[in-house]
Amino acid sequence: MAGNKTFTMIKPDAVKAGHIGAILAKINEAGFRIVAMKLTKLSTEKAGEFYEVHKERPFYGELVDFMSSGPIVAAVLEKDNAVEDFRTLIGATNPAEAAPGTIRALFAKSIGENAVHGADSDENAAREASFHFAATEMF
Ligand code: DAT
Ligand code: MG
Repeated sequence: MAGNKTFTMIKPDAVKAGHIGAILAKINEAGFRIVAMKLTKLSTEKAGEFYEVHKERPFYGELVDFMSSGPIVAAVLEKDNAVEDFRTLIGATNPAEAAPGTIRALFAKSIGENAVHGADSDENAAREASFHFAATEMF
């Protein structure tokens, strides 16, 4: 059975553009409960570690630089079928291909600066949540 938690980040482009409130409203309207949240900034080391699975991909350096370029909002969200439903809510990686009304269609600038992260499996959601939050910070 699919788990009920996912992990997200509002990325530096969307924070810089002032979209935190609008994106959180979308998340709440879609039925997700926020169980942990913080405004923070990743060091290049931390960003590199977070995106380690993409280490061999050609865009890795660019991704790490971008994700450590400014503040982000990290959050853990709860809902039935959280991982899959959140991926649907954010839309395709490339905003040009994201379905109308999705967070990336509305707020993303490009495939690299695409407004939000969403975990892609229950296992990664748990890993990513504990990467950013202590157990005592999740409610
Ligand atoms: P997603 O964030 O939809 O899970 P992913 O895991 O394949 O996508 O890639 C992680 C991030 O890396 C993605 O959100 C933006 C960046 N990225 C992916 N493909 C890219 C590309 N072709 N050029 C530049 N950045 C890319
Ligand atoms: Mg991914």
